[in-house]
Amino acid sequence: MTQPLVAVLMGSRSDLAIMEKTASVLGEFGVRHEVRVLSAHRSPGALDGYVKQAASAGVEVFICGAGMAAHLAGAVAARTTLPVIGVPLSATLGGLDALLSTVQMPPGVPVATVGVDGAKNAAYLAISILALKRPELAEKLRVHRERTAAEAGKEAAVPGVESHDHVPGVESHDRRPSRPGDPAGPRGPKEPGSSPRGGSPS
Ligand code: C2R
Repeated sequence: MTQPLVAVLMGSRSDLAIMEKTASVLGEFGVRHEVRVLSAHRSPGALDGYVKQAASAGVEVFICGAGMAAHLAGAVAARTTLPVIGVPLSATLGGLDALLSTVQMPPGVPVATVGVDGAKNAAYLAISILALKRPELAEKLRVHRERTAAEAGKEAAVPGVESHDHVPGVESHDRRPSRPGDPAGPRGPKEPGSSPRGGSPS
């Protein structure tokens, strides 16, 4: 049996709808992985045993998704020196609770944290780590980035809308909102001699 390189863990089966996106990106890149539901809170003994076994079986990166008081990634990081990527999930409070629980690790025990529900990015980051010593994966990532750039380029052109730098009827100058006392506000060109310091305009 081929050993997984990435362990994808989640605190509850209810996290699967988001975390399956991690597995799907890893699958697209042909990265061997295994998916487990394990909780630092609800099954600490099983988590402990799994992390030790996975690390000795060849896992190189852990990805841990959890919502609420999301201590899963931190608990894994406490048990291994392998890289741990945390995915805070938006189970409650829009994911802010999980984000802070995941990202705010004490110095010495980091969790590389992606955005709330950032399950895909967790996979891309894991692939970048694996690609450090696997040129074929680095090449796949490069091709993927090129495709993403090409797609973004296509989306930049909005069909039926002409491209103008200049918007008709709107004078072209700095359109930042002015703040009281801000000499660089959107007032158009300064009058000669109107420098706030009374000096001559350069
Ligand atoms: P249930 O839906 O099972 O009640 O879980 C899970 O990740 C899930 O988002 C609710 C939420 O609890 C989270 N959970 C954790 C941990 N274990 C479960 N944050 C942990 O160990 O960090």
